[in-house]
Amino acid sequence: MTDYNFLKIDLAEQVCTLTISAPKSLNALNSNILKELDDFLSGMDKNIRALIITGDGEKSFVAGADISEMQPLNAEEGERFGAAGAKVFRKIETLPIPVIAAVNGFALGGGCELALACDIRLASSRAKFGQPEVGLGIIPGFSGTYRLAKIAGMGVAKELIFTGRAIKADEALRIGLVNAVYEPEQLMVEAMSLAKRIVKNAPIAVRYAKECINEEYDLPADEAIAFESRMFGKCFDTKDQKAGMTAFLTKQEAHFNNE
Ligand code: CO8
Repeated sequence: MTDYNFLKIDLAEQVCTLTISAPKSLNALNSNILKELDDFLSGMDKNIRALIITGDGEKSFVAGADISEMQPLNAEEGERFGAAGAKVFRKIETLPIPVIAAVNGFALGGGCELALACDIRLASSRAKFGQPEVGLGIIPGFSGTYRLAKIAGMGVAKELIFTGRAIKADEALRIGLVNAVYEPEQLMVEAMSLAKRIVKNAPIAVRYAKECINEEYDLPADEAIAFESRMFGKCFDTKDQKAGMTAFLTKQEAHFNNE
């Protein structure tokens, strides 16, 4: 497995845990980390069925994009930096496997945007979310204006982005930003348990389901429904569909081979 300077990778039972590790800056994302993330996502082992993303240490998930790297940028360089992060986050969003953010602490700015690009967000009771960019003279630049509105609704997104107010895990749960909140020591246990539950299912079906939910969201109703019908039909081209339904009918446990 490739060695990274800022990423720790653990693989267990087809679940990969990716820990972003730059403790001196509370795991803030600089261009080296973004490059490593891009490389990792592009070359991911095909046997991995679910990915958990978390931050190193007890204090922070990701405390944003690296402010010291951004401070001297001009407009063109700023756009390039924002686009580089947005491209990596879009890769996460469209990865053919589910991605769970295990938010263990600060998820601010680019850190909140990273969590938003994941499919499911679990938080520790210590987590704090926010988009403080306007206090720094910028706006969210890793697709936060797009995804926060999509996930939490436009009114909530506008309030949080215009004020830069950070919210605690209980409020994040209330506004639908996270699926669940756990005590800090339980967070990774619960993230792993959720991932294992997912990987027991037919991998192609899970992949198609993710693709449907992502693609259909922005489509008109008739196109969305037609898209789902096509993907539903494609499931019947897989051996796993026969395996799953035969197992049910013969009262056995299903085993899927990703075929
Ligand atoms: N960038 C660089 N360094 C950081 C960052 C960051 N985002 N966050 C923390 N650090 C560093 C601190 O500078 C400090 O370094 P040092 O020890 O050398 O002084 C170290 O991490 C520890 O931080 P603190 O001493 O500040 O720790 P506290 O516990 O007092 O505070 C906070 C923790 C509240 C998280 C605080 O560090 C903070 O407010 N950090 C900045 C959070 C922030 O504003 N994030 C948003 C950044 S902007 C962004 O993410 C935009 C994304 C889109 C980019 C588009 C590009 C164009």
